[in-house]
Amino acid sequence: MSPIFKNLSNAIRFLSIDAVQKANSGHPGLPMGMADVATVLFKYYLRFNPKNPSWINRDRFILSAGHGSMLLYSLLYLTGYKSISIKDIQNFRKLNSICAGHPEYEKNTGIETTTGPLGQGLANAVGMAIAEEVMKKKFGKSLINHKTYVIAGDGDFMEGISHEAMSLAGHLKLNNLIVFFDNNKISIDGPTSLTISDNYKKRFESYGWSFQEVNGHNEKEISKAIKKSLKSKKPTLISCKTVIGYGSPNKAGKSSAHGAALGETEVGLVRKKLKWNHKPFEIPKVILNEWREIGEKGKLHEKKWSITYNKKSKKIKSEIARILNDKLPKNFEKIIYEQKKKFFNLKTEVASRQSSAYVLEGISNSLPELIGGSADLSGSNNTNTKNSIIIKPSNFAGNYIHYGVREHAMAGIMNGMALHKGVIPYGGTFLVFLDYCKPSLRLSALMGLKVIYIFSHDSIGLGEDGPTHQPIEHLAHLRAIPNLNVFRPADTIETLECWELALKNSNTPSVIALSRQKLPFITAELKQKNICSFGAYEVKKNNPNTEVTLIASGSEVKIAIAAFEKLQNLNINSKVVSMPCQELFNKQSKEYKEKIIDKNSVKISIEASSVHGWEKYVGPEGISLGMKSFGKSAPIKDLYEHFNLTSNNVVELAKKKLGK
Ligand SMILES: Cc1ncc(C[n+]2csc(CCOP(=O)(O)OP(=O)(O)O)c2C)c(N)n1
Repeated sequence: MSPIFKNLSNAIRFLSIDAVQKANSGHPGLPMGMADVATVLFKYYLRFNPKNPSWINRDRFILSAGHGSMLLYSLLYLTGYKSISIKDIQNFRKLNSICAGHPEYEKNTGIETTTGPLGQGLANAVGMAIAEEVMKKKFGKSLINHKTYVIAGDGDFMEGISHEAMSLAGHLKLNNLIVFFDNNKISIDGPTSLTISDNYKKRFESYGWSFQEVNGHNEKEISKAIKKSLKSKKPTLISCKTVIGYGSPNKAGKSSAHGAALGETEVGLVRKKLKWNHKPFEIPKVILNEWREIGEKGKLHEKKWSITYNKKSKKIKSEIARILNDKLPKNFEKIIYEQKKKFFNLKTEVASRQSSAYVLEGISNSLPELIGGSADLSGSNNTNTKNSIIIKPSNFAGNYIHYGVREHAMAGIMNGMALHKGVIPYGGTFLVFLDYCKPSLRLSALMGLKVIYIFSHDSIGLGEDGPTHQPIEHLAHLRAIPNLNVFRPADTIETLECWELALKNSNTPSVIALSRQKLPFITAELKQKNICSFGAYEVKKNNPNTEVTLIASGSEVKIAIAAFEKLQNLNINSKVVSMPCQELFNKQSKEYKEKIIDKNSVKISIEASSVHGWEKYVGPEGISLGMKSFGKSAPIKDLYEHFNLTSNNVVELAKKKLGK
């Protein structure tokens, strides 16, 4: 190893251990162990431009092992990103510092994704690699030809999501994906031999990956492996044999180097051992300049790329600008309104999952950036349409991904696609299987990504498949997640409007919960305005003096309407409120909210789901009809009766409350 190289990687090591020491918390072991690999990658291979972190053709670098965040912050500072100053590094883990405990995605900063929950970064990287291939196919490989590099650790590969994501990446032959495995054989509880005896070579090769193994502290070996991976027709895993806490006389190779400050004395000993005679946070000018020159090379990369870009037609350039700036086509509103008119005239009564398919059929040809998919439930989620073209191994000229039964990877991959930019991902499964992808969905919300989850079979209304398949607590669970819109439309028009809102929401992911069963058409009037954007609105009202307010969502709006009619026959004034999105309703003015939910009326909510959360709308004296237990396997009609989710029950409860 040349002295220059040693200095470069030691700069990462010391920034990392000094920051962790100052914060008195963090993870020094990984940055110390992977500094050499990262230095080879950044010095010789990674194409990036710190002056323009969003350059679309940059190589992506993902630190899946997010606990080693100081590795990333050090690299960004050293290579000259404006987003991270030495002060920020000194403020590692302090309130509002960009150098948060684990990397937190922020646009245009070099932090490409939020990592920390192990395995997520790997799935994100697969999504980025897919997005890259899709864009490459669309705009040509002279323009889009970057790579996605990942650093992942033992923990990432133990997580189930890594199996799902890497298996799909191997199947799709994503040769633009290169993963460095920090194979230090240590995790928190001790040596990994406590828990795992996988044969990694066989594991990754069986997925269809190329596998290489190198000494992760040998510049030449690392470099040779990367060079080889660039020619591979498959994704590559480079297993880097490293020493956790490299350079620490007493902690190297031990789990004690993993997740705590080394301590002043040990930090001093590392300085001695690695012959680093500089003060904390002091990077000698020659070393900093060397790193900055590495960063400066990016300007040339981008400049060269710009020449190619400028030669492209006006049409291609404006299309690229449109999708990168997350703009919908100019005629999008018109397309939606035309479809709305059609739906209104047809008044079709279908399951909302079918309505969703109609929406997709109407919009997907005008939205080439829309990339759909399903976790092996395409025919049930109705996520594929006649406009869907399947993405296949080595052939990315398509707009639909068969994710296989890999819900967790699907969600993590969709996050990666959204982060990459240039595509809008949507993907489907049954609502109950939210449980299988929730960690990634949470990160869609945390990162503020436009990811659209199509969750069909959204209640006991799915019938005979029974309680294993009937979601109960899921809507309440989703509604508890900040920055997530949970839509549950009641007819074709509402489904169209909810899709429109999901597509327009740039910084909030959406769940569209859809029924398996047929729903009536409830929209009374054709309106240009998107009524679902209010979150809730009046569907039926027969008298300004409302005695009973019935609030329902999705498939239960029908029960509310039936109850309204029965109450009308009994000379009781009620009204029906459809509430397709609680989150949007919560944002309305006090006046609007009070107009929709009359304070002085008896309030009854009806939703075939946990009643948790509905007290907010019905108040302490109100009634919430819903599911207080798991469901049952039976035909739908029997289930609604069994669980008392009927209009007759609503009428009886209303009468009782009114004393009539
Ligand atoms: C999903 C998830 N589970 C648990 C953790 C807590 N955790 C953080 S790092 C870690 C051990 C990871 O070991 P390894 O990948 O070998 O990292 P190294 O010790 O080499 O730094 C664990 C369990 C986490 N961050 N994410």
